Amino acid sequence: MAKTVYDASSITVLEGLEAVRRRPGMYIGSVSTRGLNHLIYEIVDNAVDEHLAGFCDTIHVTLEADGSATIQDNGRGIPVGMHEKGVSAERLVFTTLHAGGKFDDSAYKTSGGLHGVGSSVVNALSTYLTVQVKNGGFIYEDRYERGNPMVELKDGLLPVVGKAKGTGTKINFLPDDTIFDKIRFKEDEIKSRMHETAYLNPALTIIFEDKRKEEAEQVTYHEPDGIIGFIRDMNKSTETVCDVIYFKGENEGISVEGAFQYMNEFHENVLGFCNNIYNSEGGTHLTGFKAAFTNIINSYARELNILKEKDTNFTGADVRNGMTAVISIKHPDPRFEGQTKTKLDNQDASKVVSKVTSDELVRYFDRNLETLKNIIGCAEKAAKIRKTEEKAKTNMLSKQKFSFDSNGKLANCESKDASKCEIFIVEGDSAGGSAKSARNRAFQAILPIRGKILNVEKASIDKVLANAEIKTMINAFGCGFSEGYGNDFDISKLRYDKIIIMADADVDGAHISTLLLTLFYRFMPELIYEGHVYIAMPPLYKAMPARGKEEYLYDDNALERYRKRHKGPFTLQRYKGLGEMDASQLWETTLNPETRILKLVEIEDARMASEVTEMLMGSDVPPRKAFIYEHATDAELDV
Ligand code: TTJ
Repeated sequence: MAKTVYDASSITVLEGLEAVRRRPGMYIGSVSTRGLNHLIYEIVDNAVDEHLAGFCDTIHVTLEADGSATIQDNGRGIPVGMHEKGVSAERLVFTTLHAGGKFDDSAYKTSGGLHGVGSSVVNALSTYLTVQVKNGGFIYEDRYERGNPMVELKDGLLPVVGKAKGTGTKINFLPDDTIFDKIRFKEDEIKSRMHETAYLNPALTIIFEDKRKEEAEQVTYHEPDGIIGFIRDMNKSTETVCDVIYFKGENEGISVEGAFQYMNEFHENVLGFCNNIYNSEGGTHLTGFKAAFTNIINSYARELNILKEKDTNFTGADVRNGMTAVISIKHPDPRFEGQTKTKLDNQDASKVVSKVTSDELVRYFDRNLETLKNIIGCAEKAAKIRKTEEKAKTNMLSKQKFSFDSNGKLANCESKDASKCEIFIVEGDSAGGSAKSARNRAFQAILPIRGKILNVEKASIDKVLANAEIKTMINAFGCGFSEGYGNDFDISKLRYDKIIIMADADVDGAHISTLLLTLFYRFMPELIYEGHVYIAMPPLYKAMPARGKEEYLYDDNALERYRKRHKGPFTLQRYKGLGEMDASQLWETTLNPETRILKLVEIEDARMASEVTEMLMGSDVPPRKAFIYEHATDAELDV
């Protein structure tokens, strides 16, 4: 067995990494799959920094068959020589919290929020981590276990394990299964993130490989058109109103790049990035862009006499009606705030983005009047709808506000203490009926929903609000809804701590869940950001052995495990739907907080969600079914 190697500086170092292991959430956000994937991003970001410094053009990201991950670049290599503290610099990178910056001569560190926490955090949270550095004809190697160095240094230098041409860094690590809930990386999310990184770094190639599958999958991400290509691809299956418009500029040491395009749709999708990292909560770069853009369009509309003297200005939401945009800035010292520390907070970013946007777009629109008129056309459409809706909204919602039990089929709970209350949105009247008799009426409310609710992604807001079931739901939650047209959403008024979607474990059930999530995502995103939305996981089977206790099985894996574990005969009941369970079964399996299983809904990022929605709501039905089904069985359990 290899022994842990200590040196003079390692005592405090190990204390630092021990703190990471004690409180992993503080460093990587969570120990769920999201936190797990962050380990890969953390390492990849270092290689991207080397690319930004001008020394690396290819990064390989491999999910190995044994469950570990390998990230390899062709940069200059982490310095392996002696550092002033008497150990190799590489050692410091992997054992000192926030060491990254010291060895990093790139102007823009990818640090901030959950990112840039340092390779040492990945090291601390890995069962093992191996580092190989190619340099000067040799390969140097170091190895750690749970953050502890396992290789003895000679005069502070790493051992040579081979010879090779070129330079580069290769990291291989296995996440620690005593820290993470699960240690299987989610390839879809990683691929999406790598693709995003490729769009933001047009000269970079990222080769993703998944060797865990029977047939290894390899995808190459290289996007020479940068964020222009990003916008084009996001809009590829929608009718567009104009070409992609691109602008860039620099001021006060902050560089700004933006691209946008209009679609024939009723919503906007504006994404912000700072130092190549997606900011899911937006922030000052987006505020700056939006403010400048609204101003520009209103001034042009007045100048062109499209807005007359008596007309009010277009709102921000009006001018962004149908817009897809990416704003990507490089900031020397980014700060973040917000629920998930992903909201850019630097005030200078707002100022600079606003100035670059104004300067560049005025220049552009002066020369492209036709495009400008098309864009103003989108704003006019939005303004018209907004005005009709403002009337409709006051009529509808004011009449129905707080008309609880009489409102649709809501069976409300007795308690008014929101922190204890739960509302189940149940697919189908019959399941709704069983749920009503099964629930604990003290704190559980039931709202049955019939069939498929409106596809909100395609419908405009008046149709969405006219839908009886959606109205009932909005009224029941009690916090209104937010849309570009004025933000009336107030989460402090939420009447239920948990909103639980309860649908059958089949394709239709998954479809209903997706539609509901899209609705929440578009009109009440705080519900998801603040962790109020859950999906109930009803069992698929009940195993009834000849002797011994009955057991509910929640998926096919559980059934397989049961078959292995359980000797002797048993009968198996398969539940095709919630409707097949009687009230006491429903209580035990799905409603009772002591025994049920809930999946907490998280928004991984706006782009993924909008991509999924796009795919789900698009016209190609067959791939859509396949997608929903795959993901219907792919839930993370959260008891
Ligand atoms: C630092 O300054 C001297 C030349 O090399 C610079 C450096 O750190 N380069 C570097 C680090 N290239 N690649 C990395 C790196 C790559 C991976 C995959 C992971 C980590 C932690 C660093």
